[in-house]
Amino acid sequence: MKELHRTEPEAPPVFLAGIRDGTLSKTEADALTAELGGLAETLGLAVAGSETVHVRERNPRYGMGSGKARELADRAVRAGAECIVFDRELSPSQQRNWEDLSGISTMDRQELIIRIFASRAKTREAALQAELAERLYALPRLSHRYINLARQRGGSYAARGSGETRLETDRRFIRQRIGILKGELAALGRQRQVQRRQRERQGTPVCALVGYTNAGKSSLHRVLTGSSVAVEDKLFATLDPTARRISRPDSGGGSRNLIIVDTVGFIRRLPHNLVDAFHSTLEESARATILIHVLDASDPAREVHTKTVMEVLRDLGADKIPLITALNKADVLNPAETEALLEAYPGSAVVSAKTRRGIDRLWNLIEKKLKL
Ligand SMILES: Nc1nc2c(ncn2[C@@H]2O[C@H](COP(=O)(O)OP(=O)(O)OP(=O)(O)O)[C@@H](O)[C@H]2O)c(=O)[nH]1
Ligand SMILES: [Mg+2]
Repeated sequence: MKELHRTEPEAPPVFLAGIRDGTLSKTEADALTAELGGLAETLGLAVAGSETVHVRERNPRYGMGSGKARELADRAVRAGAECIVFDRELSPSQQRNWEDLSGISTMDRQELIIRIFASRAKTREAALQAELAERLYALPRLSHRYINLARQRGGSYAARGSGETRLETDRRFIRQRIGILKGELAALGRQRQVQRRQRERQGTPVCALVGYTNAGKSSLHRVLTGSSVAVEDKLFATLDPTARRISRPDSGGGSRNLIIVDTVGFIRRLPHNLVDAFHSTLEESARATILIHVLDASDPAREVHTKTVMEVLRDLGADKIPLITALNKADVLNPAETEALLEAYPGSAVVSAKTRRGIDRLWNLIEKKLKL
């Protein structure tokens, strides 16, 4: 069988299954299905077709009614897809049910995001964190892999018990590896803590740029610090927080030191395995003096993005930190849209990292917040 999960030269065709439940409008649901397509493409998969399914009934077998499930599976197969990618989490048994129903493989949103993190990790810490998330995800799904193997080999694999033994050995190996990864990450986390304490002792305020993936955090970081961190039109371009110390003239004619941190982007339904694994990286924002929430104001799903960002900040215990909203990508908005946004986000800064519009106002807001 073709190994679907690595980025290959010929992209395996996949079918996207977006999910719309009662909480989303059609525009939002479509934007989120498009986001799923962006994630799939980031991983090097080719999108053969997509559908946003309106789910009213939550049948535990498939996570939707069985009639709808049958229809979706048929459509995916007709589109020539080798895999259905779901915009939600599937339990290990749901994954198996879908594979039985469709005869092709499945991937859920969690696995997709975890694999992107793994493929994009550049530093040792990011690589360890991504591997930890992968292992935590794989552990409860191991038996599923073996059942598939047993089927391909005519059932003899599991029936003789050899699969069983192999499964146990692999489980033990993964548990041990998880232990090692956690140990190494804890050591790196302590180093990070030492660096942070040093910064805190020096009393330099820290301003962290947080927000949804692809909102323009790294672009704004470059504009604010004059640095050259990578900016890409890709989801999760940044996996390591980059801190830059800068000096700004202050109103009294002196200067003020400030550390500006670019952080890893958030995404709706960030897999909890990833949140656990990337804890020390994500924690950087929880330690900041002030936060700048960078929002892609031109995205039709911006409300969902804002909601996600606020939820993640709350989970990280960062919701009490003074926050400035930067409505970014203002260069692609018309004046009426800008007006409406300013009403929805009072006190925010309308900016463009591209044209540098609104950057002075953003600096003023930062200064004001730091004086509080
Ligand atoms: N039109 C326009 N595009 C922008 C602006 N700011 C950023 N972009 C584009 O948006 C894309 C994402 O920018 P990044 O700065 O990498 O976004 P990020 O928030 O750091 O993304 P992650 O690191 O993936 O979370 C890039 O293609 C940028 O060129 C802006 O003000 N206007
Ligand atoms: Mg970035």
